[in-house]
Amino acid sequence: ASGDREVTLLDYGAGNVRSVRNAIRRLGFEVKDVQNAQDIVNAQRLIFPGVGSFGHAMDVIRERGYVEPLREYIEANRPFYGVCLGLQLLFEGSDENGGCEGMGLIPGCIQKFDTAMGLPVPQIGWNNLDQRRPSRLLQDVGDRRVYFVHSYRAVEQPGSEEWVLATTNYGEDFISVVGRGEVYASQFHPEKSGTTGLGILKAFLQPEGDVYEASTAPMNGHMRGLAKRVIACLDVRANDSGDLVVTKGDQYDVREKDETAGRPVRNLGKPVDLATRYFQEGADEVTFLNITGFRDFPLADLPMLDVVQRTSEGVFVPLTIGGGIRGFKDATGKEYTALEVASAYFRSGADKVSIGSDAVYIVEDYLKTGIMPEDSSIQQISEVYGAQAVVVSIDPKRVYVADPGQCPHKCFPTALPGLSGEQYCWWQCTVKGGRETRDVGAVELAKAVEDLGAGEILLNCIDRDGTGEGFDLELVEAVSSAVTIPVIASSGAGVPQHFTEVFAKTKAAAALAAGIFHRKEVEIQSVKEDMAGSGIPTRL
Ligand code: 1PR
Repeated sequence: ASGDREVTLLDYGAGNVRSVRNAIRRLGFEVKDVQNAQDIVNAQRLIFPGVGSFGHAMDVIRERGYVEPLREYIEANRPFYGVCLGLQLLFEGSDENGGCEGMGLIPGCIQKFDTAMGLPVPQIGWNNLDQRRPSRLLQDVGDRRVYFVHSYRAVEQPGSEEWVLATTNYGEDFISVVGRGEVYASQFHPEKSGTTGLGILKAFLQPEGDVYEASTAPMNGHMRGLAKRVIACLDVRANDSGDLVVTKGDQYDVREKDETAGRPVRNLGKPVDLATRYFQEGADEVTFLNITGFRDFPLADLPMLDVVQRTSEGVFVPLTIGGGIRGFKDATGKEYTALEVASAYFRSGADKVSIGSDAVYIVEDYLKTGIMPEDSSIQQISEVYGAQAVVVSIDPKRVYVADPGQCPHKCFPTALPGLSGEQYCWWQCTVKGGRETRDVGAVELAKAVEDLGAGEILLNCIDRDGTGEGFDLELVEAVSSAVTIPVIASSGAGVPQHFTEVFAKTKAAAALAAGIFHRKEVEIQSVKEDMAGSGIPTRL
């Protein structure tokens, strides 16, 4: 009967659960959405992917009358899997949103990670599970890492031990998996944890089945803890005949050098195919940048939404989409908020959106007036989807300074002096894909967007882009030590050692490359092996 393959999904519309749907389908099951409380009562197995903030989630499930049926379902020990916030809601309450009550099934209260520990918050990335007791769910996981993204966490306390299946260390031990009988929940996202995550979901959905292919993934060995991430980036735009292609520039110039051929847009492949290849080759995340998004209206850009949708069907690691995330007025004069634009991408399967030009305009205004904006694109999206869903992408250029006393921007000493022997520099932000410089420094921008609610910085560097000379370590160190949110180093990777170097010498949490992967000059696996061989925690 088809009912045997049915999974009931509690999606209350607060964020991206498309990846959970895709993962369930990939495992050969069908999704049935909860429309009313009776659907919870009737479920054979229920998955609850909590998204958004604790308070909002509790309000919605309370208004819809789901709290009691859920509590009864769980207390009757029927098959349940809560993801992320879906774990947190089982506890007594949370400090998030000024304090709110949870379902009260597990003793303890959810609190924010302490930034005083010096680790980036949110925790974003791949970390280990320290299993407290054997369980069917985690039987095949061992040392393999899974993907977390969260600012709040539960810690063990008297009474929680009967629930705790695994903890994870991020400056301290927090509860990463709970389980009792047929009821499970995990702080990490199995649907974003590659084949290891699919294996965990399969163990839940099909208790009698064979272990998933995860069993062939290598173990991570002795280097435990949050891994430094390796990200593959695909710059996407329409070529001259209007097809979306992956392109790649040198210092942001994406056209072929040959004048006689009319300098066509470089074509390095098809977006969905390439993204899928990078997932299979072990990329920890995949990023798409719609590099002409700043001038087109993204909601009219259906091919891009379609690319995201098709990619998310086969790529089970986090997916970021950037380009054109801002408020728009279309040809008919109808206005769209940045939140509406971002929501279209989240609904299509993006896990994060990345804001470029608009962040520069927002911060320029903020620094000039000293007045904190109230409804900027960063704030709108962060409030609804959470800080972890908002990346700010910076496209800076290095500016040399002879006398820092004469420069209105914060200057940094440099070991790479300028052409006239200048010993100082700052990094100037640009907009519109590097076409226009603005009067804001990259370090100031990063700090300001952190205040506004961005959860991560994607730090490009126009001087290094496509050069293969390595990351601008001075830039990466200046920005990553100025903020507490994670920083992704980007631009200039030429060999695996460049990744190892940026992790050894700066506080970067992740490093991204494009050209070397597209041209198959370097394999993701070689990058990971070099990092691991140098003692950097790596997801192999
Ligand atoms: O301004 O919000 O519409 O966002 C536009 C986005 O598109 C920004 O994130 C901006 O970085 C990006 N973008 C715009 N123009 C270009 C271009 O190349 N002409 N690409 C561009 C950015 C930089 C990286 C690249 C790394 C690594 N490309 O994405 O992948 O530099 O490259 P490498 O490993 O080959 O050195 P908005």
